[in-house]
Amino acid sequence: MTVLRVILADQLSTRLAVVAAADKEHDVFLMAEVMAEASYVNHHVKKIAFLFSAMRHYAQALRAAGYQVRYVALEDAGNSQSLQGEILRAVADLAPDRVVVTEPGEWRLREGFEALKLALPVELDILPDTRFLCSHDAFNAWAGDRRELRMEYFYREMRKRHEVLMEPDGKPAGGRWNFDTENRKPPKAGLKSPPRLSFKKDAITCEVLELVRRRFPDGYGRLEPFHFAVTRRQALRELDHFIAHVLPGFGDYQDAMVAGEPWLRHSLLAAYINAGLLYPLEVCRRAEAAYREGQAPLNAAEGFIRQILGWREFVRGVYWRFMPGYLEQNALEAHEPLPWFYWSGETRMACVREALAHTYDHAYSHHIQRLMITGNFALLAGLAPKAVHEWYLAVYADAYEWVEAPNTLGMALHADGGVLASKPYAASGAYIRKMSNYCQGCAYDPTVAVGDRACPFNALYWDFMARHRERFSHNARMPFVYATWDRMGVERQAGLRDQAQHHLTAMREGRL
Ligand code: FAD
Ligand code: DLZ
Ligand code: SF4
Repeated sequence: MTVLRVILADQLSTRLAVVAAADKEHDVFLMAEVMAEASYVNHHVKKIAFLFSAMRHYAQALRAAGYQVRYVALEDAGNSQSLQGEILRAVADLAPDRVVVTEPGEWRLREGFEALKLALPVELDILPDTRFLCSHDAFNAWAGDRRELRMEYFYREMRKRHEVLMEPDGKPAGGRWNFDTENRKPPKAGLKSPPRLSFKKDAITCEVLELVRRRFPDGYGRLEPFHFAVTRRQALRELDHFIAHVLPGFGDYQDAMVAGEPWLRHSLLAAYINAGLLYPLEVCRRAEAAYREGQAPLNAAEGFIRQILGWREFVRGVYWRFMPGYLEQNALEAHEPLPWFYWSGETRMACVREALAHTYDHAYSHHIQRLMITGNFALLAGLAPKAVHEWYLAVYADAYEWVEAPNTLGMALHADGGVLASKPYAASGAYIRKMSNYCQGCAYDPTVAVGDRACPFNALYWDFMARHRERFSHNARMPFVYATWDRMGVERQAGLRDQAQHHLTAMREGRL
């Protein structure tokens, strides 16, 4: 019996059943670089290069281990340029008895595979993606008929279920579930990232970079220097480096932002975990071990583990529970087109310019830049959720819809009406001034709300709150906002709302 075993670009894990159950003699793996996937959004060229290089290295490792691999490169003759087309072609050529694929991380592809079942002469099995620590069934059982889904409670369940940072008596390590009050420090003077690894390009990566340069000449982003890990071995070195040199400061400076410092204390591991080069549980266990061995404080280890065991699994659960409707949501009725500066990086707002420069150069910006700079601006300016979602899906090396969409539509834009987060992450210039040093190099002044030098985040913040008063004034977490607004008086309020319109006009005319 021959089985055709399909491996997608973000499924480069040997522990998946599609791989683990393979028969070296009879089965064939199928991996395909296809234009349909490389161009359905305007992917960053580094993201395409990372995935193609990682795929080619993975295929090489499978062959070296004695497996048969049908690897279709982007420019191979006959490439149909779609995953479904390549499965059909491989079935026609190899006549397998069965096709198996691990469930993809995007609804559109799962639908595509469901439709393909009807066109195939043999059975196609879609297997669960066991890299995740919470299955669809387990998430739905937890969610049940709860009116509100809150990550914190989900996370506690996950800690217990997977016995991470738990004491033998069933209590959380350190006696608390959450050490956030000890995190979120503003950056201290001179805060820098510890030195980071940079992986040498081998012949495979050089060939891929040449391919991407040739086939995506107008693609978004800077292709080189290219420093990504492209094998599991390299990704494990990145993990080792993070645990030893970066994790100890993770909690303290989780929310800090510093000009010219894209990495700070962040792990840079999302691209590797999401592509299958690292396993989420092994990453959590390493962080826990660092704490237990006294190499990292508990606030750092717990804060980091919460992102993976908590947020990462939670957003995936939300995505599959609410798709396909989730992408269409626009609870705040935001319709403003995405301003061009998201692509060009040309804006006078230093904070936005900085986040966009990191994005363009590295296919990366850290969570607070994504949430509180580019996301916050999109929220306050009323940018259309779908356009913002397509931008986030394109520009980061770690972006796939299952994780990007809930973060963008739910966490950043509140477009899901509060499914993912109970209150919008809206902030004025005061927050950015406190948590970064960006304002020092800005054409605007974060302490000014009206006038030529007024920081756009200020008036846009108040305009946003005033626009959505009916929705948010009942939110138990926001009463002080409207009390402050009411104290301002009618004249000040009108001045702020006019100023917000002035910023929006400048944005539309490319002058912001
Ligand atoms: P670290 O800051 O070191 O965090 C550690 C790990 O925790 C990450 O590697 C990641 O696996 C996980 N993690 C942290 N926060 C989240 C979160 N909110 N949701 C899911 N996992 C999380 N993450 C993606 O992996 N892909 C995306 O496409 C993506 N899009 C985002 C879009 C927006 C608007 C926002 C606000 C966040 C998005 N995130 C996304 C979440 C988070 O910003 C990134 O995971 C993180 O910045 C990746 O960098 P890192 O590996 O250095 O993370
Ligand atoms: C993102 C991406 C890109 C750029 N190219 C490919 C590809 O050529 N072949 C492939 O199998 N997958 C690719 N992907 C990932 C998919 O678009 C999709 O995001 C994930 O498989 C979802 O799990
Ligand atoms: Fe951003 Fe406003 Fe500070 Fe400029 S002044 S960097 S726009 S927060």
